[in-house]
Amino acid sequence: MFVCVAEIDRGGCGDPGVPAFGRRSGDRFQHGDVLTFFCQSAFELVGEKTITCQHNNQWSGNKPSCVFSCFFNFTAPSGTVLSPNYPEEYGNNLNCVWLIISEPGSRIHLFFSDFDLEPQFDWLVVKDEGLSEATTFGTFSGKDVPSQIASNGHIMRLEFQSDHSNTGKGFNISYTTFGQNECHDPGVPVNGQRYGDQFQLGSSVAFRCDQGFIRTQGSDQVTCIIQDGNVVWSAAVPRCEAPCGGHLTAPTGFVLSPGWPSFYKDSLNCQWVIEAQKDHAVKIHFDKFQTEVNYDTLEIRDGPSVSSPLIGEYHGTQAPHFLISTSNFLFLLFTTDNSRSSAGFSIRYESVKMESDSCLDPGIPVNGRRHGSSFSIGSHVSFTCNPGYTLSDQEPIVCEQNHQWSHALPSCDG
Ligand SMILES: [Ca+2]
Ligand SMILES: [Ca+2]
Repeated sequence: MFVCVAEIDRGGCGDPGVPAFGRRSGDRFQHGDVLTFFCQSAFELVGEKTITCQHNNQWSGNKPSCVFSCFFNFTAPSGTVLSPNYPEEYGNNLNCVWLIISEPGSRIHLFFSDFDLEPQFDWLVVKDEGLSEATTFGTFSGKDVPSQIASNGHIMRLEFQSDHSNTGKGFNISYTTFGQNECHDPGVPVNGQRYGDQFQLGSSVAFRCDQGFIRTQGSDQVTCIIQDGNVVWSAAVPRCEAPCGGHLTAPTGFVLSPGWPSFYKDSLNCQWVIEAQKDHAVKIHFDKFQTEVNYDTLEIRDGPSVSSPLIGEYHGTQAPHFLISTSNFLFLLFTTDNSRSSAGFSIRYESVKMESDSCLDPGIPVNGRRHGSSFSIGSHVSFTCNPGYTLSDQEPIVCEQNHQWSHALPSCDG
């Protein structure tokens, strides 16, 4: 939050902020200044709409909040339906009704991104109301996130009821509208890409997971078809996830902790083998590494299996910048215990050509210089730092018989 020091000196009230799901008019906070607050469509303002900076350096009221309305008719072509107070717990004794009204002849698609209601006693009913005969898609309760729903008619009714005790986080539902001879917007998979933006009957769109992720559900390509009289996608949109283990043979790629970019899971035992071409080595770069100290470890071995020579066992944030195998294989084993997770790792790998009589370019420290340009076996290379920086290790590095430098590249620390 930005607070102007000069204004405080002159006796202002300070910036009170802007409510979530709202906006503010007025950006001066001195005596006599007035701020007015507004909420986004479908949200109700709770508290003072207008506050004034008084002579005692206090606002005349607190910043209001914007709470999702219990009754609203949505007419925009896309939007979001939240349980009141989401993502905080909803209240007791609610009886909410929302209507989504699209153009006659169009349809509505619901996507549930979060769902948590007290099982049995609190529930959400979704109905198709744009037809001559209203139908109910389902009554949802508990913690299972409902799968997506597409209407046949142009009006959907959502009813939410909570009883007198016990609540939950509630729900977050997004909707889009689409035509009769069209499929709903399939969205873009998390950790993936979509190719194609035509959703009419007969159109196809393709999906691809980002590097390091694999498809665990759905299909690489879906087509908008007629099935049992309904216009639907031929298959589900893929889910792209970082796999637990694999045999990787691409010249470059990523090894990600399962769950990436979220925290990794408990009780993992994941094995990866990275295989380069013959006469090549595997080089890996630790772009990010953070695990639970002592309990969640990444073991790296110089070869194709769990019995190959150990290079290192890494946990916490202690990982080298990069590692190179002596053969064309590198073995990685990630094990986690049954509690406490962390950010995990993103490791980039590449296949690098090994010279028969030299080591790979060791690099140059940031804010430093390298002395010596021969990387052949037996060569020494030393480093110095720019003025104001200190070298972490004065010892020169030596290219050893196994094509590896005797130790890691030092750093220049400020
Ligand atoms: Ca309840
Ligand atoms: Ca753990």
